[in-house]
Amino acid sequence: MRKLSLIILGIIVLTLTTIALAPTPTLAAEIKLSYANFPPAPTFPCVQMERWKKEVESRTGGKVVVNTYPGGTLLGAKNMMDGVIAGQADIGCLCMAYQPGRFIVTNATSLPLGIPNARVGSLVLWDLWYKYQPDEFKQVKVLAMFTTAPTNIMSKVPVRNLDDLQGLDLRASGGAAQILGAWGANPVGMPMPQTVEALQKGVVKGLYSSLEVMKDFKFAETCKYVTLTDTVIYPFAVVMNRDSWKKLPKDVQKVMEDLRVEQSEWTGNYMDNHVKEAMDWSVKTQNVEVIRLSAQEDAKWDAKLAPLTDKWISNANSKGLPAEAIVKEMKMLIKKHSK
Ligand code: 3IO
Repeated sequence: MRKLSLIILGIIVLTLTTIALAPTPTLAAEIKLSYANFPPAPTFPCVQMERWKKEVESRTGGKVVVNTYPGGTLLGAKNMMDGVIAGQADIGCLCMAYQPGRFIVTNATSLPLGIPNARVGSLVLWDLWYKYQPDEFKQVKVLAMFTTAPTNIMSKVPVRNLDDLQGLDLRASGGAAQILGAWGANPVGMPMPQTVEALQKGVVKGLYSSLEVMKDFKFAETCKYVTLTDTVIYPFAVVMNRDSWKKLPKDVQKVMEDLRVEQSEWTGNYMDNHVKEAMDWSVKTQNVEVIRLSAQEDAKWDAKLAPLTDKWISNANSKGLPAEAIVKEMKMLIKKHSK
């Protein structure tokens, strides 16, 4: 009898231990979110998207699943903002340069005011948006803001001086396109993903953007010249549909709010490092020539840009915006974040 009860006790103990040690079955995600992006997966807007997805999924303990749609499979470059407002995607990543008239305040970051890199650009853009909270973002929840590294000329023909640039067809959008125009080039506007075909067909002779695209879009295979100008950045935003945001539980909202500045700065840092890596690759394996302007030539280029900020100010003033204050704020923020 004693032996039997010991055996029974043993079985009970074993069973309980097995139950206690068994992995708890993973709960099915309660919340599924779609995240749309316009360029292909290996490019920086999508790299930051995957990082955000990973952070949100782990910080919410698997309660949230983010399904990502790179390459314009859910929403494209130009309908990103309206698509998110309409709820075709919960979240979307957009480049403000593709709708310059729509994002006047935040596009002030594309004025030639000397943003030195993507980390500073991203923090300046974030602070500028936060301070002015412009109407154009009122219909969405802003989840991150970041910028590219400063723009440079990538071309099939060498650009060594302003003469080489006259009438040259180069792809650019928004503020960057205005800068090219001021230098006498012929800016051709189109979103980045269409540039691959435009270069192949010879519709453009090059482009004006941040240099990590030399590797990520393999532009180094056709554009054998890079002229360093380090002039302006392209501003981006990650936005969420308002109703999708309101439906989230408070703890999930907190995870996303806490991530906002961190994600913006992370993306700036990633961009700055990736530009270096992409240019090393371009020079070493693709025979790309990097052209540096002399101080004298550089001064000539800079002089052509002087009227652009005044032009932006008078346009923004006419829309009832505190334009001078915005430019002043920008200069202060660039200094503050460059320290
Ligand atoms: C950009 C857009 C998509 C993917 C990679 C990119 N690197 C820089 C940009 C900036 C941009 O939108 C543009 O049009 O130059």
